[in-house]
Amino acid sequence: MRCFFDPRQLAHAPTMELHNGGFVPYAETPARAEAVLAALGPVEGAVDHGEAPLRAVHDEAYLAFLWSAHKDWRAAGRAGDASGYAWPIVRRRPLALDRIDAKLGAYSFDASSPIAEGTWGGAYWSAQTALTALDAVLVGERAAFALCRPPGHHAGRDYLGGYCHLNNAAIAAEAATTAGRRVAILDVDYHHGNGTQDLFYERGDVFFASIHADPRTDYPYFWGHADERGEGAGEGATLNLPLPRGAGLAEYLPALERALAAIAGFGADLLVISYGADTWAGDPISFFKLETPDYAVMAARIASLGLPGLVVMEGGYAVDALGPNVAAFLEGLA
Ligand code: OKP
Ligand code: ZN
Repeated sequence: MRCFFDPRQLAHAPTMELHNGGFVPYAETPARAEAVLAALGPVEGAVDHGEAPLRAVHDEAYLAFLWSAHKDWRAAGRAGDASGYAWPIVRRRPLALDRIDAKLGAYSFDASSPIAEGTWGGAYWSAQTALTALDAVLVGERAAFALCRPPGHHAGRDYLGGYCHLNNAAIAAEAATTAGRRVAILDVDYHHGNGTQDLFYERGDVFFASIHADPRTDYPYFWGHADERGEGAGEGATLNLPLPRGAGLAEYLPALERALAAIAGFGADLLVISYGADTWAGDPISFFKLETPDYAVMAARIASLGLPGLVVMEGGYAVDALGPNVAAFLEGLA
C-alpha cells in the first residue's frame, strides 16, 4: 500500500510545562510519527495543494488565527506554547476580539491543542499529506495511508481541540466530494470525532459513522451520543455507535458490522477511515481492549466493502505499540 508522510509535519512539537519550569514533549508528540514510520516501508512526501482545500472546510478567520497564534502569544509576553483557558460559554456575543488569549478561547473547545512555533507548518503538511494520499486513491489505488500528525478529527470549521488543529480526514473527504465521489467517513479512533461530525452534520452528501468510547464516560463528553443522527438534509447521515469502556473485539465487531452496513446502504464509492490506535488495550489514556492482531481482523471486514479507501491517522498514544498496530491494520486492509 502506498504510504504518505511529510517530514515538515514534525515541525509541530508542542511541550508541556512542568511545575519546576522545565518543558517536556506533549502527549501528542513527533515521536508518534517516527514510531509509525519505523514500521512502514518507504513513504512518499506531500504535494502542496495550497490553502484552497483547507478553506473549503475551515473558516478563513480561524486559519488566520492559527497561522499567527504562536507569534501573537509570544508578542503578548507569554512563554511556551499558546493554549486557551477562557471560553465564552455564557451569553456569548460574536465579539471579534484581538487579544490572543480571547482568540484562543473563541477558536477552541478545550485546552488540549497547544500551538507551538511550528504548529501551523506541521498541521498544514499533515493536511497536505491527507490530500496527497487521496490523490493516489482518486487515480485508482485501492487504498492509501496518510500518516497524519497532528491528528484532525476533533477540529471543526472554526475551532481546535483534542490535539487537533486542521481536520485532515474532513479536508480529504471534502476534496473527494468535489472530485465527484460519494464519500463515507468511518471513524474508528477511541474518541468520538466531534469535529468531523460537526462539519458534515447538516449534509446528506457525506456519511459519517463512528465507533468510540461512550461519551458519558469519555472525552469529548458532549458529542458522540447514540441519538446524534444528523440534522436537516443530513438527518440519518450520521451514525454514532458508542461502546462501554472495557470493550474488546467481541463487542467491537458487531458495531463495525452495523457501521459497514450503513455505509453500504448510503451507496458510498469512497471510504475515508479515521484510524486511531488508541483502541489498543495498552493505550495510556483509553480503555478498550483491542489487541494488535485484532486490527487486521477489523481492517479485513472494512475491506470486504470493496470500496477504495483512504486511511488517515488519528490517535494512539502507546508510542512503542503504534508501529505494529498500524502495520496490522494496513495489512488487514490490503
Ligand atoms: C485525541 B484523539 C488533557 C486531557 C485531554 C484529550 C484527548 C484527545 C484525544 N490533560 N484529553 O482522538 O486521539
Ligand atoms: Zn483518540
